[in-house]
Amino acid sequence: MLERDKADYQKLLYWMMLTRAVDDRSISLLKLGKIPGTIFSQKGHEAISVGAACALSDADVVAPLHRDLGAYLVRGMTPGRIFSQAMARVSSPSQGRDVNTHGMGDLELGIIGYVSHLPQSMTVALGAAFSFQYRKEPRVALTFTGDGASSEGAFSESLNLAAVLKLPIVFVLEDNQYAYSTPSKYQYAIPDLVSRAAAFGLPGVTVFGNNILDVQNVVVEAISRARNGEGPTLIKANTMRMQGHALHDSAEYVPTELLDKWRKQDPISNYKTLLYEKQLLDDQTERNIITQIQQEVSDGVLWAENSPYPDPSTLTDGVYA
Ligand SMILES: Cc1ncc(C[n+]2csc(CCOP(=O)(O)OP(=O)(O)O)c2C)c(N)n1
Ligand SMILES: [Mg+2]
Repeated sequence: MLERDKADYQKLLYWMMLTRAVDDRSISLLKLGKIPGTIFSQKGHEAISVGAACALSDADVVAPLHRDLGAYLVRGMTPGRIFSQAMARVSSPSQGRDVNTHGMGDLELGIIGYVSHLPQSMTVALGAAFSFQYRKEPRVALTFTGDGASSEGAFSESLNLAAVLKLPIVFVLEDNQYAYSTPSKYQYAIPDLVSRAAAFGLPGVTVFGNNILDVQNVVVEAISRARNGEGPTLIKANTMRMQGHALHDSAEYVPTELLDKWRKQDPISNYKTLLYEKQLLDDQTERNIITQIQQEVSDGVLWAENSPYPDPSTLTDGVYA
């Protein structure tokens, strides 16, 4: 079991609250017409992305999915760079060539750029893990995928090759019960997606994805196995997508009772209650966290808005074929 002190517990709360604040502000900016395209809401996924990313060491890499802003923030991507990506500014990780999480990455922070074609980020992370093994480096790759993305061939191919080669990789499957408007029952016929791990000969672990401590614990264990040469793990984190697929989708196809049930399991408010109960958080500390986050978010928006759009003459820079 992972040892944590009071500051560790509070830091997990800070990262989750920062993730939600960036999400909330992005939604407002989209509604104000300041963001082209759309925003993939992070609500409900904060404990998974933050808990898993906090289990990594600095030299490890992560290949996040579109609901893993928490992992970007934990790895050191600033809110300003995330807003500038959403606003297609030149200061963004994709230099204004793409928006939202698409194409967003920073190898210096150990973040592999998000590949739009699902779940191809898994195969890129697999390549990174192979290079770590080949060079005998004690590094691990962590990658995320969705319940819908797990129906694609690259999901099975990644699990298979990782298991055969015993690669230092951890797969986190975020089972949020929907892939766009498709509910799980129309996505797969097996009772539980975690059994896909056994099909390829790697351990499969299920965790409640709205409990950050549980998420971090299982990912720490899987990373330690991977680092010790014991191979990959598939972790299935159960959660619920609390908004539409993206902001243009009002998700009327999701039963309200389901959302009501999951609203009571909010990863942030439940964790906060736990910290108060265990006297690991007090009013003043919470207020300080909120003030710090408000400042970081406002500074980030200002920084992004002050950044120019890319120069049209650079349009073909970085195009190789
Ligand atoms: C190969 C491919 N098909 C379709 C899409 C369009 N698309 C983007 S996200 C998404 C739903 C993915 O669902 P899931 O994997 O469950 O992740 P979630 O959005 O629920 O987090 C779809 C269909 C895509 N990006 N790539
Ligand atoms: Mg899904």
